[in-house]
Amino acid sequence: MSTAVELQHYISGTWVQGGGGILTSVNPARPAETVAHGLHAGPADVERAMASAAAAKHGWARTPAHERGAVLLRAAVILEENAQLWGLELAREEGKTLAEGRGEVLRAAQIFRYYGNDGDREAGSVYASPRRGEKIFVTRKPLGVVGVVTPFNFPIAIPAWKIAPALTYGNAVVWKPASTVPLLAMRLTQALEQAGLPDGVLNLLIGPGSIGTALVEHPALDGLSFTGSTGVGRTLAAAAAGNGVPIQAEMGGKNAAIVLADADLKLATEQVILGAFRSSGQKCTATSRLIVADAVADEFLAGLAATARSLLVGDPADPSTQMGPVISGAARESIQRGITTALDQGADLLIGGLPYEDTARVAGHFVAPTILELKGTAPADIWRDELFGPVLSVRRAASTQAAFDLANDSDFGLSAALFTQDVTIALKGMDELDVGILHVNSESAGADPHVPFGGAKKSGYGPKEQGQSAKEFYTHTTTVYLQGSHSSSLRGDSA
Ligand code: UN1
Repeated sequence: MSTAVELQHYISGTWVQGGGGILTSVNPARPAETVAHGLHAGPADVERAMASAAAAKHGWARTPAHERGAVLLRAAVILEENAQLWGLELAREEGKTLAEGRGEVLRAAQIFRYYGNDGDREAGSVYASPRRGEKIFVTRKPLGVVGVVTPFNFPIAIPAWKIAPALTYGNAVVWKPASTVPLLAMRLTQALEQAGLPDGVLNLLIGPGSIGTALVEHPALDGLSFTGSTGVGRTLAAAAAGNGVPIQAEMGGKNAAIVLADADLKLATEQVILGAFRSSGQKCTATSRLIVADAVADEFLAGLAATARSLLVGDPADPSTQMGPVISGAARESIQRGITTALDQGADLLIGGLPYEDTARVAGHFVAPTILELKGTAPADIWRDELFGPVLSVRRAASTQAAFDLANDSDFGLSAALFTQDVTIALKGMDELDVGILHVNSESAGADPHVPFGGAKKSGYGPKEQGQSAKEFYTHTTTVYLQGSHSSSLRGDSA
């Protein structure tokens, strides 16, 4: 098997050893196998990275947008050329399937292409002035040095969709990825290095959560973009407020799929399976709740359970694998505990639930695809709390309105999937469902780079990501009241 890669950080255009303790990333399907190993970043590295970004920010901000974009477009080509190899490494380090790993590297390339072309789009706006001889412009400028803190579950796509807009809009970046996926962070950084990104414009620090805390509290920081757990997001948001810098935080989800009686049940089955079990349910947009109309519930749940039971769960190194492990032993234990609590609270187990017993899967961090039905209306932790694993809880609904109410029965509001063939109901769902992203007749996960991404309610904090929304976060505006000379004849004429 492939040997472990030496873990390194990227500061001021140079790859360096960290000044912190030992960090090892392992293959979650075979935890005895090391993927990357080395020393994590320490406080002195944070200082150096911030100083390097601060020194680089003016030069990068003054670089023409098309020139900045050209670097991203070259990085996109490098990502595409390496999609197979880095996709394999991604699957090995994160645990998603080979197809998903390769697809994610290509998705990062697609994101780089979108932002790489941003120089061709509008860069501000013009307003009429109430005064003669004047126009009002709203121009945009980069924030300066932005921190980027990313989760394990999309080791290259989420970093791409934060770093690409940060760079294209002229910011310098200090990036702290999840410490479970350092190799893919090094790969994305290498792509930008090879593409010719000037030294200091992107700095990579691999390490524990304390690095993120040091970033958000740093006096030279001008903004922070975060994706991860609700707890960490809220702590960082409070610290960002304390430091007086804007934050964009994408946090939890407890996303519902709603299958109504008129739905195409075959399509709904396929899509709910993808939403709940792809990436082992480790997406903030994963389907973790299912609401199914009474009239079709027995038929739908029987088909869904049979399909889930047939999923091939195993090592992502095997191309036939349809679902891999979860990220760590701690994640597996916490998901299993959530399942046990649900059963204690009266849920019916439709499939899964129990730990695997075969040698290969006992050794890895595997959780079986699990579907639990909640009968009656008693509250249940599993309906409320995000487990971030392959666990779907189900409730039945007597009417479309009851289904919408159940879907909205959550503090979170990231995404939802509505399955119906009735356009009137779909239109009603658009109004009623309190979510940032609504999929009608497709799974709850998935996001295109050119449209806003983010949640309603407590799923997100600050401006949304992706598309033109990213500009709202990564730039600030200057409103310019522009007049010519006061002695000009035009002005004289109007006096
Ligand atoms: C997707 O739905 O494909 O952390 C992406 C997450 C989200 C990204 C979801 N921010 O899972």
